[in-house]
Amino acid sequence: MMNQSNLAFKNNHYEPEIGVDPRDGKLAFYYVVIAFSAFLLGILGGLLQGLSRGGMIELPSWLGYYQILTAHGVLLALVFTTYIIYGFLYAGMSRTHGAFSPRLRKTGWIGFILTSLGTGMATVMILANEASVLYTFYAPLQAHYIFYFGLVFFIVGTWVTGIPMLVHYFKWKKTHPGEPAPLFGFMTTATILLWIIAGLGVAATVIGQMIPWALGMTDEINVVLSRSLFWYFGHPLVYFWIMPAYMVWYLVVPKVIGGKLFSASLAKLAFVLFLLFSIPVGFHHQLMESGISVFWKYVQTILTFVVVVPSLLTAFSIFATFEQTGRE
Ligand SMILES: [Cu+2]
Repeated sequence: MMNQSNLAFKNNHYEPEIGVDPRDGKLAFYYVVIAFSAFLLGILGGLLQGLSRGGMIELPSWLGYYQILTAHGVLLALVFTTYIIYGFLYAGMSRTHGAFSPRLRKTGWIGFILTSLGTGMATVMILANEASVLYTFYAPLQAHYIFYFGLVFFIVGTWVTGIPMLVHYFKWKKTHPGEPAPLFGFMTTATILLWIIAGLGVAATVIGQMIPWALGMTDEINVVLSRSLFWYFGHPLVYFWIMPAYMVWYLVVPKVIGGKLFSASLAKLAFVLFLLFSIPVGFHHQLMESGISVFWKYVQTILTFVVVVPSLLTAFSIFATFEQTGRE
């Protein structure tokens, strides 16, 4: 292990190759299994939706168009992506930072179970046509309260599994003073932090607004606020998808082509910028919404474009890696 991390240091790979501990691999495996189960159901929903929209089939009376559209959106945009990303991050953390401690692994499993419980609750409600509110669950469309509780469990569960990954990274840094930490851990930390911050928006609207409203404790709901809180989550959601894809470009592609990453510092900078720029831009999804001032719509739309900076840094890094490897 010592040799490997020395080698990693010399080559500026920052990626010790320890291998995935089978006990960690098991949790990652279950994440991937649920990811692809959701994927199968979700694409089936998409197929039916396309065929019925195109007038090629007629949906049976017990199956609603917006019901399958909701299943398609929730299962693909939220469930598939989150599970596959968590499987990837969890396995990658074990591979580059060594096995998780039994305590952290147990916490990881608790989070997985909570997330899956939430996924099950939301999916059953969608399939029962009690939550045909699309993946944005826009008020005044209302779903069964079990759907909203499912969303809360889903989000909180991902936080619970996210924490052991963060702790694992910082523990590694503490036990390896003076050594550069594996880049995978740095990038995982940025991705999980982004996800936790984004999830606060969903938690706030679901717990503070949707659940009391669905339970009949309040008659009114602040529609603009609920939509803004959703997009406070919904925009960074796409960064949460793209960051693991960039991790593959930064960390896997150099290995595949037998080269080394052009610059680890540049890669780190890109991830810090993604984290910072992800927060205040959700209003660009609400440009047609009354109740939000033109000024804020303008500011957030401009801020949205700033995301080209870490993206161009990434494009530069990857091409520089290709060029450098080609020359060697
Ligand atoms: Cu957006």
